[in-house]
Amino acid sequence: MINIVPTTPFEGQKPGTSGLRKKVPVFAQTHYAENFIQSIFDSLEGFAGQTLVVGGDGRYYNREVIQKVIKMAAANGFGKVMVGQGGILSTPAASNVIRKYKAFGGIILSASHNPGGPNEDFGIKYNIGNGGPAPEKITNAVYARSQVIDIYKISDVEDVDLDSIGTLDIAGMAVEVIDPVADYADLMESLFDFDAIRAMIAGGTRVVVDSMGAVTGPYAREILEKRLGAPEGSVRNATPLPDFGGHHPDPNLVHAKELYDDVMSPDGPDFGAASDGDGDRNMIVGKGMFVTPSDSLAIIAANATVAPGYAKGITGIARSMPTSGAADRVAEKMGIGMYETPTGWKFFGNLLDAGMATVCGEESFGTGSDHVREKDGLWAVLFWLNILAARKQGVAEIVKEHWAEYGRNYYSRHDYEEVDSDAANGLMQHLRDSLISLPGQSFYDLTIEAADDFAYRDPIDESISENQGIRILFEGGSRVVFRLSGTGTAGATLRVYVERYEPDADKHGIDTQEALADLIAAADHFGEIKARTGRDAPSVIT
Ligand code: G16
Repeated sequence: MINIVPTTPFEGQKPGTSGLRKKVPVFAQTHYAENFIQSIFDSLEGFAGQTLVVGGDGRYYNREVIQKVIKMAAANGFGKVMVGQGGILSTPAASNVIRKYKAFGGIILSASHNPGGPNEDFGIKYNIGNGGPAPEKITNAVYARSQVIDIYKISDVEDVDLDSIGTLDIAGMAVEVIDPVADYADLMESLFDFDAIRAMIAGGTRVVVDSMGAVTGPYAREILEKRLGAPEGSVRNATPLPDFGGHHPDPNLVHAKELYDDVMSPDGPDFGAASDGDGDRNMIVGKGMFVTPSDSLAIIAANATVAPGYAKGITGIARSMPTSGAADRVAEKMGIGMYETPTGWKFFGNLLDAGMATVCGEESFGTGSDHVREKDGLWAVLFWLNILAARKQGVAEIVKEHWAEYGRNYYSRHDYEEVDSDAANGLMQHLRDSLISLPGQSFYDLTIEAADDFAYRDPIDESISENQGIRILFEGGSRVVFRLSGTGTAGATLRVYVERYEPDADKHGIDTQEALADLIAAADHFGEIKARTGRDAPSVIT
């Protein structure tokens, strides 16, 4: 039986950079999740009888919402739901399942790197049939629908057993509970030289992956420990837990510090990596070397052909605007396309579908390729292992040689979290109002050459996305970018991205914050950060 439930709109069901993210108590309000799910279905056409993929990162409230999605998919006319066992599917694995089984789309439940638990974050996002995040055309339609919604449809059936693999029928719709890991592990094995990586590990290279109590644990264990022969225990915090074991599953130098310190210690492992709540982000560290995500993209692109899946070469590279220009130099040297998009993986989808770009990356610890339509944490880890195995060098050597060949982009991001929203918006508005007068202004030795509010025209569908970040470009190629995060759930997060290009290899050994000190001071001067936010220092520096 289908229940048609009367409802009224909730304020603020506006998808951000990556779906709708709110605290669990917000999502747990009567009708809240249902309204948003129905708004997604109401914004789609042609799914009758088709397949919907559903899964999440296992965080608190995951199972409850998966039951709602399944019952609502049945009531709305989907023919089949494929769901990961235990309600688990990492974001890249979900993208792969959507593509491999030609599903109509998928609903992924995650708030990514944000903490989980009864009072922490939850999220819902919709991915389209290419496996990638819904473009703005759809997310805008979902928001518009959520503001006028008056009913939702849900089948009146018992909860589905999510723990047993197999197919069952609910209210006339098939529900297939699938192994969440196997398809993904097979895909990775098809892309990378597992024999070479296995031999490297057997030869004594010590590799550790910190899954931070989040979704990648089972994937990393299958791939690293079972298929590549790393000793048991190489994957740390490997059991996905509803509260991530209290971890903040954000793979950066603050939240993955234990791993970082271990790799840097004299007896520590040779290679370390961490991933986030839903498995799409990655952090790469080698002995004596933290690899910035921007450098990681450039180095993966420059070495891509060592991996069997990319042996034919890459067609182009795409990066988000705040990501450093390191990859641009690689693209230039290779004579391939380079695309600069707004922040958000959804902007890469068209370029990947059109074959214009093969690899993409973002400064926010995201790297990926056309193998799926999401960024992919373990993919990046395996790519690095493949490069280490092929070049028979350590991470630090590879990075330093890369800088010597292409120059180094000193790069850092300063985050001011949970800033008062009015203050953050005021700061951005002040910068916007100053855009015309900024060029020509100086701060000590730095002179502003140009300033703008980044806008992007998609080369495929010609859609335009405006207000994507304020860029202050200095003479000589250095820059500071200001953006407000689209993924936070409390107040506003101001991100300040700082970059300087240094071609001279003799100057590549400076501490990053030191190398950028004048630009950091200039960012405060022109952005009035301290005065407007009341903060003396950033909450997180990466
Ligand atoms: C999401 C998006 C990414 C984006 C990141 C940061 O990542 O998928 O494309 O770079 O947010 O966005 P913001 O700077 O707006 O917080 P994730 O891993 O949170 O899904």
